[in-house]
Amino acid sequence: MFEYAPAPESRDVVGIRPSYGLFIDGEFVDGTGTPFKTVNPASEEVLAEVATASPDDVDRAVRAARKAFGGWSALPGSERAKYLFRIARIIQERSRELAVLESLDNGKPIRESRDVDLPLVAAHFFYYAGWADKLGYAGYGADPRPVGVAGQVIPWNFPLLMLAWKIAPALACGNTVVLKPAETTPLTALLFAEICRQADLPPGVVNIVTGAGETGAAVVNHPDVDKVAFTGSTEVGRQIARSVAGSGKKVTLELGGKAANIVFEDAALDQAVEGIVNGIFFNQGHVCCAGSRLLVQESIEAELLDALKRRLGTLRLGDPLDKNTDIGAINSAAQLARIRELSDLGEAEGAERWSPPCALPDKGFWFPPTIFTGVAQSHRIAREEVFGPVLSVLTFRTPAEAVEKANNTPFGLSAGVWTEKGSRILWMASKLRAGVVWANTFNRFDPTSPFGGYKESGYGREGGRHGLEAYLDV
Ligand code: TXE
Repeated sequence: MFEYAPAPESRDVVGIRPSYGLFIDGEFVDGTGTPFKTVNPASEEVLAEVATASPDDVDRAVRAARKAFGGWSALPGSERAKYLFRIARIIQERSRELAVLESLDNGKPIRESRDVDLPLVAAHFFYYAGWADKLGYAGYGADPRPVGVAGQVIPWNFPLLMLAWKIAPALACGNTVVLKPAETTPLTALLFAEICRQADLPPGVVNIVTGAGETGAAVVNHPDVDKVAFTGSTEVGRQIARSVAGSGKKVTLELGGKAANIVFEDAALDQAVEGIVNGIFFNQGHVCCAGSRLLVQESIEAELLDALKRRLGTLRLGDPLDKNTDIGAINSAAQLARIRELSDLGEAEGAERWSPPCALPDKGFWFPPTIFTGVAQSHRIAREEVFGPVLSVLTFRTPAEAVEKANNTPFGLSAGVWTEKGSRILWMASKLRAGVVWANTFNRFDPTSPFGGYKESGYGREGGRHGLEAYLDV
């Protein structure tokens, strides 16, 4: 662990300004709330001061979006597509800058922001650009109408990708947008605002308002917002559902998860080990669909755990801008505290904790890759979302027991199945109560594929043709 490579990606490719305003009606403007600081979680260095949008600022943004809605929704789909294609191409051209900024503000390894986040961000804009002039073929009637002004609140784990999931379909369908990024990762959304200007997107079509939960609440509760899209904690999702109930707003919620990654004794073990590592240690486990519960068939538990521990010993944790880094920084002090609390609790409840030997950097927010064995279904680490690099291991004997344990959670976002038997994959997929089931892979995303949860993981789908539905009145 912790071999720092000598040539990290240079942060000089991004020109971070000392302070940032809000993006309203095509202009960067001051906010009237108290500004906040965004820090690099790998060093605790302040990156920039960022404006807080007060309810009045949010109102200005919503009015700008409303004003822009008439013209934007009246454009032929083929014209809206041109803007989205242009944005997608600029994202590709500026992807190095965006990836470095994402890693600085979020703490994720540059290898992930460069090779996973940014290509997917561009792919979502390309994909939904393709739908803009084909909405009549989407299966929602000959001439489905946009909903209006979309209020979108996103989290910090995939700042740009969550923005793309929200903004690309909204714009393709002819809606205008007020988006609030998370308070610990506002910078790439503001760089995206600059890209909207570069693409000559008409003013007011996209507005970015920064700030904390109060700003988010002002967006979703604004009376002239027609559609609310939220990704974040189940707790805030519940608050939002309550506060907009009866308002007539269309709502999609993408909330937490506690996915089971299920490995049968006939699985290709090396491949499964990679899938388990990718499932829970990708993006430091800050992934709503992370494979945070490993369900392993009892007969191969010892063998699989040995192989997994050996593999964890080869992971490099450290500087997110180092191209060899596998595990970056935890996004915030608050998230680190939550991961520590739940992990300590796991031990107190009797599970056995294991991490490869490693020394954590002095500055910044870090947590080593961690495995808990001897976990009971009643343990909080088996039930609650840790949202960190922490894996709980449980065992099963029969496929039916695997299904029962996998479904024994209030969440239902994703699951993984590892087996060489095709019929078993299909049987498991039909029994697992999860919006996504991966087979012999994990954490694979594609703009053509709908994503979303059952139960407390929320409702509505983002991505694919189904992702259009949230942004259309049919
Ligand atoms: O989430 P919040 P936090 C889970 C994960 C994590 C926990 C807490 O388990 O440990 O949530 O993370 C905005 N009205 N997920 O505290 O508070 C907030 O400003 C409107 C899973 O960061 O839900 C931010 O922009 N908006 C998840 C966004 O909501 C409000 C991703 C998410 O923050 C608001 C993130 C309010 N009342 C955390 N309060 C996933 N599904 O991927 C806050 N916000």
